[in-house]
Amino acid sequence: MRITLLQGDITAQAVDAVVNAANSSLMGGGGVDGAVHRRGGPSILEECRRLRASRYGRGLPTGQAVATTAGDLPARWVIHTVGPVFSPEEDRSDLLASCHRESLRVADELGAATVAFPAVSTGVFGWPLDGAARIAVGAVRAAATRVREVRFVLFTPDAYTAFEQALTAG
Ligand code: AR6
Repeated sequence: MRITLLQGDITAQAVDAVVNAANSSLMGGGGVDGAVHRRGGPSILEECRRLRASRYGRGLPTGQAVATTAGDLPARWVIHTVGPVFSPEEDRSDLLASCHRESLRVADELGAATVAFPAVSTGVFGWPLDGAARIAVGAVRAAATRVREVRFVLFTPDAYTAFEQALTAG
């Protein structure tokens, strides 16, 4: 598998699957989630509502992932995952790694060969970029998956640098 980095907007990526940094409600929010629903259109939210009504009445648990179609985005699917909120008292690294593993497992189920990830948990959820980048890159590298390209799409120069360092460190 190839890991690539790009500074830009994840909603502009023409890949098989785009990972959304969602929350348990699956009902949208700010950051990546806001951009995905804004640019993807209402069909994504409709599918999310159906998922809540059928499989996730209590919400999608942190560390898990579920797919919908991608509406008007230039991708085929959106894989919604819920990152952990950063805590200075509690180590939640396993949950952040799980987001990446589970998203790739769902990608395999879909038959997605190219998957774009944002820097999950590093915005509203407050995770420091360097740590999040190490966990994300480590989890993707360790994953047994048929995905051929994982593209980390970083919004800011700082996020890009953090992922570049994590990639060259290991
Ligand atoms: N493309 C790529 N990266 C982006 C984009 C974009 N269009 N927009 C923001 N980022 P966040 P989280 C970066 O907050 O921390 C939402 O309200 C951003 O700079 O989107 O997992 C959800 O509904 C940051 O580095 O996700 C949840 O409630 C990274 O993406 C909560 O936020 C992640 O920031 C999830 O918080």
